[in-house]
Amino acid sequence: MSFDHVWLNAHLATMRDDALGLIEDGAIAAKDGRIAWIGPRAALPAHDAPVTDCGGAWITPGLIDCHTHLVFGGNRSAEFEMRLGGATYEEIARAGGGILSTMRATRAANEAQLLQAALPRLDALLSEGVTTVEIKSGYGLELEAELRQLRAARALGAQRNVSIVTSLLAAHAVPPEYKGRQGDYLRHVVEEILPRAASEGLADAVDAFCESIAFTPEETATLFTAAKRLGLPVKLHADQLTDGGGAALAAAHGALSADHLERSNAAGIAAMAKAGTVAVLLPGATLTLRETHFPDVAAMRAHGCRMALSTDMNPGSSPALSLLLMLNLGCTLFRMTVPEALLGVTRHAAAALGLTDRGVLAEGMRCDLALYRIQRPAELCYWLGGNPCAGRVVAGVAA
Ligand code: DI6
Ligand code: FE
Repeated sequence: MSFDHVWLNAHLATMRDDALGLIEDGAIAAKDGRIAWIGPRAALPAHDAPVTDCGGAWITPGLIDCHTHLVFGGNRSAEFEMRLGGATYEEIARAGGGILSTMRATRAANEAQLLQAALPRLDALLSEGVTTVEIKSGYGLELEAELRQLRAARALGAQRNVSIVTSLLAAHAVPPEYKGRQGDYLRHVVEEILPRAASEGLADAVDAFCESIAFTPEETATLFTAAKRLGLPVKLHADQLTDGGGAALAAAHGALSADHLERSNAAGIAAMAKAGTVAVLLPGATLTLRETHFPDVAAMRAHGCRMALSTDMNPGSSPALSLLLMLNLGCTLFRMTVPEALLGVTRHAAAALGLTDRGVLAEGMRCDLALYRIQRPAELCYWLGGNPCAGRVVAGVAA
């Protein structure tokens, strides 16, 4: 058969079923960037393609970090110290710090500076086997700065071998020039920022922060209706600090995902399962904010709601640069099983982004792979730190 490349002497975690679809001593063949053949090495058809001997490594689908705020100016280590001194995330936000302090640093940066600041963070994710990263805006909070963040996110995809998926999160906080006029800012987002981001092809989806310190469910619904009119899928930061009915709202709008969900109620989770809205769990934020409420993983499991795991990489509530560490926290903090955690950074993370061409190793899927020097897949969740990644393949090419 005609292949471009073959990988063998590897064990495969294909993610095609809930037990991870394991194939011991397997082989994968790529053609034109896709998986053309996958199975046990003994059944590999005759071919004359170049071969990589993986030396007994494990191969998974390239990991997918489906919720990040990777592009921003400055950082908030000083607020980290304030929280250690007793201040809460909400207090800092209400005092003009928090998201607004990153907004000031982001507005002050040009596109090249935003790109340069983000590159090392992206490289940290890629070094662990990530091949797709979602990146949100939400620190510009005005037309040009929001578009600049999204352009910097797109530019990252040209600088590195990775797929970048963008989300417009202009409804993240109310900027100071709209203080006391939240409705006017939301109207500005709906009537000006959203249409421009859509017409310039800068946003693959629309996100919002539905929260007591941010936007109301009614405002979120208005934004979602406008996004869908422009043909853009929606997702939501829901029920992180308070239960505002975000899970049910996301489900009612057919959102791709609802994210955080620390305080979601069982009816909301049931509605998400029914709507096919993926629950994106973000243990880095839970840990950083020393949250005592955890997402109700047992209810998600019981209702058959798909769960994804992500870094929520952002300078305030989750300065997390390791998706493998999130696998560990998903298991230790949230009590996910190893298969649930691993599906959460592959198959279900792809679903959270509406991507049907990745996240599973199967014929016809993109040949995005991560190779690991481990004895068992559970090691990806087990180690606290360290990096067993031995290589990445993006669209059939070693990256
Ligand atoms: N929830 C989060 O975890 C991030 N945004 C949001 O809506 C935090 C953003 C920040 O603190 O900078
Ligand atoms: Fe977030």
